[in-house]
Amino acid sequence: MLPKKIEKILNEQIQKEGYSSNLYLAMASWADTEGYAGISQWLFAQAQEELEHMMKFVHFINERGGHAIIPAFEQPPVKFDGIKKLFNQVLEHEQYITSCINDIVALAIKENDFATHNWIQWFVTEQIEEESSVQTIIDKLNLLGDKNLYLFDRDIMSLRGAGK
Ligand code: OFO
Repeated sequence: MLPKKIEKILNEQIQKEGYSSNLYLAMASWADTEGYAGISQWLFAQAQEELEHMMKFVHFINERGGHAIIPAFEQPPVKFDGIKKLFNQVLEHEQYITSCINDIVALAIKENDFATHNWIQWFVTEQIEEESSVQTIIDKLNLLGDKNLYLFDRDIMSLRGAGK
């Protein structure tokens, strides 16, 4: 049986993972309209992963005897202020998600919910990988300065999983 406080925090995470998916989808769509086909493809793939994260929470809550609630999602931004700022925004967002995952770990320990504690470890590892792969992209962008985005855009998909 899922403790009520855990059910609540996991439901809140459904909202956050779903918003992450929509945020990256909005970024992907913007990058697409700006002609960055590769960056857009990277972001679309990221949006899909976040959707899968959201689904993991939905299934886990219900499997444990809780009720996963599908919320409304706030509209993400429509425009972004250049590629470098966009990836910094991705990193900041992932750091925020890491702090939310850590809050779930802490609450699971406090509530003696070892099943949730065990299950959430996948996300603990995932967050290390996500932050690291976005940081790799930012490092490459810093090396490039403002030049050569054409080549970066062409090669970004080869960085998927880099830093993992
Ligand atoms: Fe980007 O990570 Fe979900 O959890």
